[in-house]
Amino acid sequence: MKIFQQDPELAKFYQSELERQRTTLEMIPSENFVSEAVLEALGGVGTNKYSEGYPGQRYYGGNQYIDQIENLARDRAKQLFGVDHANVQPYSGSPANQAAIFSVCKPGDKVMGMSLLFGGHLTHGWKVNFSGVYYNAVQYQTGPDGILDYDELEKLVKQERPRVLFCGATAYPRLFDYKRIAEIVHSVDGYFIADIAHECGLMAARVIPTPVGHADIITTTTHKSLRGPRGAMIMCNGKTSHPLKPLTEDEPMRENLPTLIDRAIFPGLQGGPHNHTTMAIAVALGEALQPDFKIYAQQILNNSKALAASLMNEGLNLATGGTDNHLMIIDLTNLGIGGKEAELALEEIGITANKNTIPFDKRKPFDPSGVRLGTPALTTRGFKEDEMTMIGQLIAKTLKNTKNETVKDEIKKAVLEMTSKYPLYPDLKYV
Ligand code: DSN
Repeated sequence: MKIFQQDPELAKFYQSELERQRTTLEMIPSENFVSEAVLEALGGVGTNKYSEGYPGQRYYGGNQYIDQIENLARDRAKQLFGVDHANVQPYSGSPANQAAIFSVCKPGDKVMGMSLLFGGHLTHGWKVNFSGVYYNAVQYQTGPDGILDYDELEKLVKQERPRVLFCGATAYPRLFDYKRIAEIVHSVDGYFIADIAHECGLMAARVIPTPVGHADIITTTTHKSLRGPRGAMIMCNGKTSHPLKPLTEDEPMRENLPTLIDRAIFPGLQGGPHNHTTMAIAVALGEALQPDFKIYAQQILNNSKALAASLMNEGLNLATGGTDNHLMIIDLTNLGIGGKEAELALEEIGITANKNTIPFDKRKPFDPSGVRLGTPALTTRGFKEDEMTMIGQLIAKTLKNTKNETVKDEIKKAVLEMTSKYPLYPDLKYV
């Protein structure tokens, strides 16, 4: 209640946001609810400290305890994913991808990634992003069924010979064949960067396959299915990093990715790490190493399957015909509404989701033909298959009745009742 005592005007906004989170169904697949331990870490004294450099090699004094925290975070990431090296300093996913490219590319080098319009990410070479402005970006897309066509990808890679190929997506409901992608990229001596931000928690728990052993560099945020603070990590294999010394001519890049990545983050792109975030990442990684994290991750998948089945049972179409991971995209074409109207109608009944393009969308990205839904946040709250089936029915009814206020009011009541059964941060209050 300290904020309230000092600044009641501001505190009331935070209380309202807390209430919004408590009383709505959070179905944006990139969002989640962190533990109270992670919240405590984020609000801690790490934020007071400058620590430019890396553990044992800082440009500021007084880092003996911060070093221990960062080392523990790095060790936990290495253990969880089975990699040689982890950098936990990227401020978030976009800077992590910027650093991954910067570590192995010169400006103008060819960067290839899945188009944003087919589920990729801005930082994988989208034209207005740094990755499309400072690099020679080539984008790939899915096949007509919305699923990545590996033969087509291979043809394009052989023709374009990219320096870097990104694989990873924000709106792709299927799994990637990392082994095949590695073979394709390595056949032209390119670097394979797997951006696992969305599925990170599922991979940490090994409920879906990981790109470890196939990708050269792995980037991830820490706040999506991994359920940590807003932040990011970059992982790879290779020789021990010597981050304060550039590589010499005779040190091969591929064997020295740890050094290249560390140097790309600092001094390449960032200054001091956000130590309160590092602390919270360490807490979240500690949680992900516990046996019950696997149960949570498996439940995300079970909930996703149940939700997809329920939506399809109600006559809704899903892009690619279903899901293998934590998310799905409703193709609204047969309902005669656009993504903007759908997102708004869902918000009105208490479900938070976001509009999204579908593969080969005929509408514009600001009002596309799809809505993206995911199950990590509701799984954290405790929802299981039966509730997901019911939520699928409520979503279908809403989307078929976007202009019917009476129907929407009834659904809103049902949503409120569901959320009240799963209390969120019961002891937290700002006002
Ligand atoms: N904005 C994230 C998402 O919602 O998927 C990707 O960075």
